Amino acid sequence: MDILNTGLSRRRFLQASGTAGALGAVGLGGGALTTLHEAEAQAATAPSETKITKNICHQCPARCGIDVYTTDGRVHAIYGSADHPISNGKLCPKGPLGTYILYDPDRFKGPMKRTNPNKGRDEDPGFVPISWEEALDTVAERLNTLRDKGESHRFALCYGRGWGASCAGLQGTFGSLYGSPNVAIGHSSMCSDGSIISKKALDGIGSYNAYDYANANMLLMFGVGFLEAFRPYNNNMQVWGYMRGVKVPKTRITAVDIHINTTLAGSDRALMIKPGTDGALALAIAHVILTEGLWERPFVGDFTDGVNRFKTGERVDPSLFEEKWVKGLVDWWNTELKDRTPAWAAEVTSLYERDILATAREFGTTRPSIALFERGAHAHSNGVLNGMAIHALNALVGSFYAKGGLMYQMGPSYGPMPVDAKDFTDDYAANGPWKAQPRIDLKGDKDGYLLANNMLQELGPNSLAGKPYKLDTVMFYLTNPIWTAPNGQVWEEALKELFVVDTSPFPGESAMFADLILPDHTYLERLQDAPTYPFKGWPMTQLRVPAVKPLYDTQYYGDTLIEIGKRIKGPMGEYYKALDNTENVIRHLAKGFATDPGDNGVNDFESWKEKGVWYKKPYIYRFVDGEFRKWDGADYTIVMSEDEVKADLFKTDSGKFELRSGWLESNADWIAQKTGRDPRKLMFPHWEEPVHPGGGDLYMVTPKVAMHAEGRGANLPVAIANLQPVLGGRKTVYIEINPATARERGIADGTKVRLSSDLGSIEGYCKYYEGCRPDTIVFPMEHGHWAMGRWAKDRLPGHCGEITVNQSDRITGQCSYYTTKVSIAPA
Ligand SMILES: Nc1nc2c(c(=O)[nH]1)N[C@H]1C(S)=C(S)[C@@H](COP(=O)(O)OP(=O)(O)OC[C@H]3O[C@@H](n4cnc5c(=O)[nH]c(N)nc54)[C@H](O)[C@@H]3O)O[C@H]1N2
Ligand SMILES: Nc1nc2c(c(=O)[nH]1)N[C@H]1C(S)=C(S)[C@@H](COP(=O)(O)OP(=O)(O)OC[C@H]3O[C@@H](n4cnc5c(=O)[nH]c(N)nc54)[C@H](O)[C@@H]3O)O[C@H]1N2
Ligand code: SF4
Ligand SMILES: [Mo]
Repeated sequence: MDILNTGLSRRRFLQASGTAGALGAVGLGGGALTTLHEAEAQAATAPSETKITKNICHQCPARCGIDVYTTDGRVHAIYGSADHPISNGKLCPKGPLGTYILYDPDRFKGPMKRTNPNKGRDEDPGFVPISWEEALDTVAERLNTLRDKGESHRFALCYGRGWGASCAGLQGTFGSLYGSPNVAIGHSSMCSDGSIISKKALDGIGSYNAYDYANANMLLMFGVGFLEAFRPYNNNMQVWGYMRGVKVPKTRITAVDIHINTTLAGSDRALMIKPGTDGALALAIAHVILTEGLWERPFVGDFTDGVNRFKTGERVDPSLFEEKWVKGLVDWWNTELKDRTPAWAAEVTSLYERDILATAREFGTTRPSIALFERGAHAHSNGVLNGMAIHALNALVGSFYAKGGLMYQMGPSYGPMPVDAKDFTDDYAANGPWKAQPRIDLKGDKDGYLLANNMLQELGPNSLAGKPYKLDTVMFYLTNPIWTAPNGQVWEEALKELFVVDTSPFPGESAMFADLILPDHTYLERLQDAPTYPFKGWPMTQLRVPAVKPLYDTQYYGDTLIEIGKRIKGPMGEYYKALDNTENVIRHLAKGFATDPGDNGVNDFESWKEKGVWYKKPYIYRFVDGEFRKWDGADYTIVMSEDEVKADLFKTDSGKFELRSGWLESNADWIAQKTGRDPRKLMFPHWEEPVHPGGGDLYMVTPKVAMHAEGRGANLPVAIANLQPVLGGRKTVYIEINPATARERGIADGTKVRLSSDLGSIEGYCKYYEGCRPDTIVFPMEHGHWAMGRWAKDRLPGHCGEITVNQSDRITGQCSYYTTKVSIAPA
């Protein structure tokens, strides 16, 4: 396969050499030598000039602010911005590696089309360079034709890491003006919707939380890679140092996981739980908090006479309890909690009863305390129930919007878009036949996933099966489902039938199945906005400022979308002509800062570019003394009415934190039918055994590790080299296994093994590790690419996705990545 070099035509190389980024291009091949010598000669005579541009790291969702150092047109250093609230001058070990991404010799060099009609791992796509004009016209023509035939729903746009209003933010409008329910489908169900939607069931918000760690005195973490992955990773390490090294009293930490990772190793208490059973632990903690009278009365309320009637196994009369900001506490107790004792949970979770009791008492008596959970707890068939049980603990101890508690992230003060899309809606967009079509992933559909946000993992399988229909054209932005979806082999078959457009700058697995490549600029080359992921709650948004002119004939994805839009017939085309380009969009967003300048003085586009970040402290809501209050400019004094709390803080029907979820209850028939759950219980956090498909006898867990950059780091030799001593490297995958488990199966330390599930088998090398549960094996998902660049590819077999069953939580749609059972044997 020689696709890696085809993109670099002599014309393009000369174009690239003519840019300020010329020196970036010179490492690419023998033909560049003359230019290199010329450049060196120039560098020797001309005085060097170093400029620093502001940007945001691209390797994970922490969104650390970076200072990019460019000297004589070549980026040579990336440091954490000192004046950025997340990085504070620091980066995680992946942050400085952006130069390798910019100068990756295997990048796509410009738009290309496929010439080989056959698709497969061993098929050379035969990509040949084309002009942007031809590339964009090709997409627009397909889209116009589908629309003319009334089949616009057969166009899907899928995305992974969307950054802001100037990229993923443009997609929803594109879908509504064009007329497809499948524009756009995010990867959130393959990521962490289990977190977002379990929270929504109780508090009505539906987002990740922001946390006030620095003021918390205890953290209780369930399946959270706090020192490996949890967002924002770099800042977590900083705040960990503060919580554990500086703060008095030290913040106590209990971490629940299935192996000893860095987080557990650094905690006060490490609980190695049986996979999928975190909900049982949380229910038992709630049981103890209630029976021992440890709940936070100003938030939860109390028995009218102050006498605690929560006694194990005994029902309570709801009329005796006066609830404050929660709804359904006594119903929850009577239906579920009264029997969920630590002794019961010990059986289910395999933890010691005394540890469960000690954890519950510590959590229930320490204020402020926070219960956090992420993918470890919710990436299971019972994930929504686990997540709800854990999230509810925060209500019992009164941590919502409290100092040292958790809250929700505020958005930035962006100005409006240059024009209003509503003015450009034609009759087809408003009433066309597409309106009657379900989404291809059956999100929002009674036959599929009625309550989920996205179901990207179903798109490939559904299109292949023609249920609900077959797609015609699919476009990808920052997602590579052939490699990252569970059982991605099915996607390979699905994409064989479709016209595939990929915007990746890199030759990932899905790109190898593309018919058209419309490569994005890499992050150091593009102007892009990026509001923060939930951090400390106060609003913050950042800007990527190009450090160099694009090295190649690439185009920012947001502009690619706008350019396609301009070519769609009718008013939609006019809308995109009016938007013009992403810089225009970003300049309009920045106009919002004029009336609401950031704390660092950013009040327009130019100052945003210079500082890289706009933010505004403090967080405006605070729970104090039983009331929700707002910031008055100096203190939290403005008491919020119940209606205001309902509008802003608990967006449930009751305006309360609903331990009895009204949202789930209003969908009770559907839930009971699809999950078999007891209609009397399904609205409460409750215990349900997880379903473990795969057919093996060991749980397989594939966590994020510190050097892992989602599915985007494989062609970064430095990152993979850092994984090498313990986690594998090029052509090696180390699988953590408990020595007793290995010996039983005749597997010696360091030897080759075969892992199998119902879907097939892969190979790797076993590494004895006492810190891994005997019933579980662990290995990172970073390995096992068959594409993604010269260095990354040919690492099969060893990709866990190939033996991970595509099973999802019916409510949240969360893909159960940590739930497949596999068997292991010497290879
Ligand atoms: N370094 C790094 N950081 C990242 C990313 C990255 O690629 N690299 N990606 C980002 C993305 S996209 C996401 S979604 C977040 C994810 O952030 P997290 O959800 O925090 O990370 P994961 O590694 O998916 O899972 C966390 C932990 O769950 C454990 N676990 C598995 N099963 C169970 C279980 O049944 N119970 C319990 N208690 N634990 C279990 C795993 O061993 C792992 O340590 O990270 C983000 N941050
Ligand atoms: N087995 C297993 N699988 C998992 C997980 C797991 O724990 N275990 N974790 C899951 C999680 S949490 C997530 S979030 C998903 C992530 O999975 P995806 O949604 O697939 O996201 P990435 O892997 O980050 O996206 C990679 C794609 O983006 C392209 N790309 C890289 N840089 C750029 C750029 O600047 N512009 C554009 N346009 N494209 C770019 C890459 O070339 C590649 O094609 O994976 C999931 N998959
Ligand atoms: S934590 Fe994430 S965003 Fe920050 S430097 Fe590391 S990889 Fe980049
Ligand atoms: Mo994710």
